[in-house]
Amino acid sequence: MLKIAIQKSGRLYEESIQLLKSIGLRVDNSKDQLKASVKNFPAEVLFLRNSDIPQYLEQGVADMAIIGDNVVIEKEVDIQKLLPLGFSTCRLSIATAKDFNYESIQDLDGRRIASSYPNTLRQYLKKQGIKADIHLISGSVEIAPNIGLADAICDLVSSGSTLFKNNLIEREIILKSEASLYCNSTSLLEKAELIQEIQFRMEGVRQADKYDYILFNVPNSKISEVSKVLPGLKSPTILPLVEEGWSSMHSVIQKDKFWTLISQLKSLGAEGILVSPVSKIVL
Ligand code: PRT
Repeated sequence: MLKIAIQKSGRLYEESIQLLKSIGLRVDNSKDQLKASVKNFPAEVLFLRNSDIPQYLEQGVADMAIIGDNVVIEKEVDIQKLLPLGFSTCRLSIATAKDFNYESIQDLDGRRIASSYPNTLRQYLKKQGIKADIHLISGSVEIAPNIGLADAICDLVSSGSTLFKNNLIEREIILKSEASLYCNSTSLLEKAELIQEIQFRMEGVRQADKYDYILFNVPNSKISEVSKVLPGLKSPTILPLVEEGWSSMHSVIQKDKFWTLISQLKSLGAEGILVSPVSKIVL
């Protein structure tokens, strides 16, 4: 039985449970549950506090977990990252009040910095050769400079609107983070097959997020030119149309290249372009 930990409630919950469902796990979850069985896979899902998961994973209470890289680094635990998952992206940054005369990190030497990430901050300051007083706060870190509690803060930033609302400016990014799949090394040995299966399925879903499926009609005379701009995973599929001299081409395209590619295809004579999302890809 594989024990997979995810956040009980909070920013990571929705996407974590969605991901487990999209890799085919039928999680029997309902509100306020601490544990849920999986009907079609030898696993159970543990719903825990995000900040507690790294220790639980290290101690073997859970075998695998979906957690933010930031908490793993802060808790200084010995666990292994298997796969970045691309959601809950954020950065851990140092910010000061707008009117703080800041030119470089040296300006924080001897100053006080409020943070919920003392270990990560301490490591960063040490590398920079800065001695600062780290003031540990567990929440609402952003108000610290405004109430005279600290000269700067070190906190997570995603859109930047919290900093903006509190008249703060981001000065240094000390860490970039996203939700990732982790496991502990004992489980990786003892439950290798199950862990690899979960990782393999998640890779399939992650790959699919990057691609769209495309099909369109094209004159036969343009097939070789079109094939050059449309490589697909190997090469495009070509099927003849009933109408003489025309074919249907099918392929997958990278989402971030979509608009450039569509203009190229149109200029090469492609017609009736259909694009649809891909739910899984196994390369
Ligand atoms: O209680 P529990 O331990 O389960 O939860 P938690 O307090 O650790 O979790 P939660 O749900 O707030 O955050 C979970 C994880 O989401 C974090 O550990 C990060 O990996 C990730 N994440 C991504 C964020 C943010 N973005 C984020 N913006 N976590 C917190 N914030 C906060 C930040 O602290 C600040 O207060 O949002 C504010 C800034 O947001 P912007 O958009 O205004 O910049």
